[in-house]
Amino acid sequence: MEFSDKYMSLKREELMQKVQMQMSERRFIHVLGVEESAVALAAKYGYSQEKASIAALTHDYAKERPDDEFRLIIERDGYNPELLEYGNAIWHGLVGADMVERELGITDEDILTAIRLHTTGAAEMSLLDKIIYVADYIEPNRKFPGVKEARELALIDLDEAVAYETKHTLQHLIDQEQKIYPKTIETYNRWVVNNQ
Ligand code: DGI
Ligand code: FE
Ligand code: FE
Repeated sequence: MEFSDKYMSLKREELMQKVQMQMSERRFIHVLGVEESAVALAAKYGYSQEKASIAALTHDYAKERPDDEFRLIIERDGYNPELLEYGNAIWHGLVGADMVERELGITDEDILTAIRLHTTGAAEMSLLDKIIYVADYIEPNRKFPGVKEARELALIDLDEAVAYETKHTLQHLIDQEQKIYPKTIETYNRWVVNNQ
């Protein structure tokens, strides 16, 4: 897909190169898988494939940045200090979106919000937020028990796919006795419990 200049000044090839430079080959392959799934979901559910593509390509842009860089930005830019109690899993999307904006010049708030929410989801999610959240989970390189069901649900009902992913992610985090970020619980309460 060729990119217009509506959402950024970079050409698609330039964006891909900048993203690739930030991460391992394995993670870049994941990113390309998320893009493929996100564009397919955008086509299916009637959303801009270009915006879905840009959000997918940049969603894990900051995933391999050192913790200290995140801590510095969290302290400098007025984030809630409780955020420091979490780690890269929560920071790379929420704070990573700032790096995407600053370093790649992407200022579209729909895209930046989808990046911010891609790990935890939220009680309120736009169509693009859901597309990126679900595409990240079902992309072709993902291999875990339940991924087939998630892929099938995503083709039938995107909200059901959000619910499925949220429930299984939370179950996994609890099994591992990981700290749950409050937004993850809000997502669960809205999309799993209250999904009608
Ligand atoms: O970046 P990816 O690996 O492609 O996927 P992701 O951004 O969806 O998830 C990154 C990790 O974050 C994944 O192992 C699950 C974890 N995670 C999601 N919600 C929470 C969480 N980790 C903690 N500690 N707390 C959460 O609420
Ligand atoms: Fe991620
Ligand atoms: Fe990802």
